[in-house]
Amino acid sequence: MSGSAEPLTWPDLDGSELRIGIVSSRWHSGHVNQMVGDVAATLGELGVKAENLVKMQVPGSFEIPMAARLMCSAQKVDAVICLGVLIEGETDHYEYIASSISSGLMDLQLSTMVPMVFGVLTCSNEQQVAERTKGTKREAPDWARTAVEMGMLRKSQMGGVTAGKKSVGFA
Ligand code: DLZ
Repeated sequence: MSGSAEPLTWPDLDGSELRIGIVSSRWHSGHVNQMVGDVAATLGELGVKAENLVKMQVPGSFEIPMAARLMCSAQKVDAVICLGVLIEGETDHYEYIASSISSGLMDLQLSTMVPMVFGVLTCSNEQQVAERTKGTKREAPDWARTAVEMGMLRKSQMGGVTAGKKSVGFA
């Protein structure tokens, strides 16, 4: 992700043993579909198998936490990437929706111990959305990396009942 002086660095990421959920909304579907495609492509590069990618779609961003909860309950995923676009000004509910998704996903990941990746863009206009989905500030690849890193961390700590607590090499 750009925007900071130092680029974010990543440890060795191996998604080959992970099952990852993607929840996306249909509002601003052109932008959201672009993010879904980018996330899926990066997950593939990190070794996540196509059969271990579970997708769910909901009408709007407000519905994302609920679908993410269902994903955790029904799909045994190691992480969930939540994708949506909220454009300020298009809705008086913008602030409410943005903050309820953010706190909903935080509550969800702490209560289920399934990592949630916050890929809901909150933007002032279409141009900002385009910069963050297609331009230099494109964020989707880092969301995929975050899901794999957090999924690996979860698996290393919670993996089988008899599994020891293993280092994932970057703690
Ligand atoms: C209603 C609404 C509006 C006005 N704007 C957006 C938006 O910019 N992005 C988005 O993802 N969803 C929007 N929604 C729909 C709400 O998220 C939700 O689907 C409805 O309020 C029904 O619960």
